[in-house]
Amino acid sequence: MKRPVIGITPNYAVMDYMGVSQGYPYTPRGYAGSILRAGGIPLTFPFAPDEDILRQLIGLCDGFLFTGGQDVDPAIYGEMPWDKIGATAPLRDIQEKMLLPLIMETGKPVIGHCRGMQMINCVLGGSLYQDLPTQHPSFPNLLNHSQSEKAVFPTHRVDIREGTLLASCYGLTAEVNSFHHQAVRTVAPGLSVTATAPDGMIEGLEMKDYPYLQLVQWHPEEMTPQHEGANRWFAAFIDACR
Ligand SMILES: [Mn+2]
Repeated sequence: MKRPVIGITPNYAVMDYMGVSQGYPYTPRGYAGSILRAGGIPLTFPFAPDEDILRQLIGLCDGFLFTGGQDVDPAIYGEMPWDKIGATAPLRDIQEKMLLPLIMETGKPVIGHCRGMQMINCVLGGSLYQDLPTQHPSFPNLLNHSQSEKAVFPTHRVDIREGTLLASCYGLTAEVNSFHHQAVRTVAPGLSVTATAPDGMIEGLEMKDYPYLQLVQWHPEEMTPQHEGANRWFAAFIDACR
C-alpha cells in the first residue's frame, strides 16, 4: 500500500559550522519514528518562506505535522515580549504563518503538537500565555506543565470531550506528558477545545469546519509505541492522509 507523505515543520537548531553559528531545519526523532511506524513517510521541510516554494512542497505531501519547539513570538497576537519568554525562532514563525493558510486551501489533514498547537492557534487569531508561572492568574495552584521526567512518562491527566476524534484515540481521560511553559490563552475563531487539564489548561483543540485539523498540547510522538492512545492518534492521522 502506498504510504502517505507527511510534511513536517522543522525545529530550528543552531550549530557551529566553519566557525559560524548556523540555523538548521531539524526534526526530533520521535516525530519521524512515529510517522514511520504508523505507515507514513516523514518529510522534513526546509526553511524557504516563499509562497511558490511552499505550494510546491505542499503538493508533494498528503498531510502535515506542526512540531514542538521554540516559543511563539508574541508579535503575532499583538503583544510585546514578556520578560520570561523563552527563545523564539523568527524564521520558523514566518514560514509557519505562511504555510498554514496555503495548506488549508488544499483541505489536507493537519496535526500539531505543543508549539504546533500554539502556533496554529495564533495564526488563526488566538493568543497565548507567554509564561505560565509569571502570567497565569492561578499560579502557583497549577499542575506542573514542565515535567522533569522523561517524555515517555505521563505526568498529568487530561479530560477529553466526548464525541471528539481525540476521544476516539485516547478515551475520555488520559495521562499525558507536559513540556510547556506557554499555553493557549484565547482560542482562535473556528477552533474548539477538545481537552483540558484538571487545572483548566487547554490541552487539545480541533477545527470542526475543516476535514482534519487536530491539535494537542502534549507530545504523543514521545509516547509511541508504549502508549496505545498515542499510537491511535498517529494511526488516525495517517488513515486520514490516505
Ligand atoms: Mn500540560
